[in-house]
Amino acid sequence: MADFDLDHNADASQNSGMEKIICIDSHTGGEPTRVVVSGFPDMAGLSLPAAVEKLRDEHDSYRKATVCEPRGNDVVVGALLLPPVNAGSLASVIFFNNVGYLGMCGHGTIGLLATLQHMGRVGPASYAIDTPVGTVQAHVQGKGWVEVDNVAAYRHLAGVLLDVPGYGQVVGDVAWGGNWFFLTPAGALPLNLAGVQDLTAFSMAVRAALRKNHVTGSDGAEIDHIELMGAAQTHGNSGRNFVLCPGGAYDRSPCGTGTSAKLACLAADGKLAEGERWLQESVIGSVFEGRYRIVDDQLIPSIRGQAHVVAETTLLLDRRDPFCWGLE
Ligand code: PYC
Repeated sequence: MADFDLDHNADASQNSGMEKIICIDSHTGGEPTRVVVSGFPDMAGLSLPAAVEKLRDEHDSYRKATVCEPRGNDVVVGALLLPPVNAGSLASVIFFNNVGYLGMCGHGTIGLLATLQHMGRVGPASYAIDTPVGTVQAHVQGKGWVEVDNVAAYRHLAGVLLDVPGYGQVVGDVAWGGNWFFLTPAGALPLNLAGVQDLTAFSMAVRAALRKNHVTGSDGAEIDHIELMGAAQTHGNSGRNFVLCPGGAYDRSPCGTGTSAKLACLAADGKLAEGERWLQESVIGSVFEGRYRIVDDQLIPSIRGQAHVVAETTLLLDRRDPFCWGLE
């Protein structure tokens, strides 16, 4: 029987004409981040909000090709690595997922810095990273551990009462942690993997009720993340959550922006003092360490977690492939 030809260049003629996107994949507390190192259209000279608009309006197919099936899946968060826009920053990043673009992403920033360390571009030190919603500070601590001083977080609305069809009355808070969150107790729903289907269905119903009742962020934006809260399941931790992401997947990590929103609510309720540690478990049991500082009357959350680099990936885009630009 003839051997299979394992020479990657053997069919080079077929590969010519393909576009390539160079990525490095990691996970932070189980939640994947796909850092795009090269291969996206040029965004030079644009502010980050303008770059997001250009990506969305003119090049959205690159988002789908990178994170949607068949190359990705609903859980993957993409992180487009760009040059800095602000003097003194190391880099910029635009986060995206299966349905669109994110403001900030905590697990993704930890994954980005672990990736930059893997690439030999950073060592243990502090770096400013520009995002579309502001500049964050990332403190690289080694072995994939990174602490991120996020953009300012705040509670926008407290004790919002919602009628959720099939579930009755639900009370929760609206808070900003770099994305918009509605935070409410998980109640009797178990915060574990066996409960994911029920937690997802409940969170989807809550999100639909927020939409129907025109409850938005302070800027009128949709509240696209739902965070269900409960007691910690590991002794010594502070709480456990389930976070529904905009595209219907749940966050395997404790969600950096969601933990930031939680810290803002705890502070507003007088339940967590400045500098006090909050250990946030995810629904799969991974943990972020959170704390906050007040700077110029603003609450600045810090989120610490560990990322692991898992793959160096070259995505191939063949325009003759009917599913070249992904399935949404
Ligand atoms: O860690 O901030 C986060 C995040 C947002 C969406 C998924 N993860």
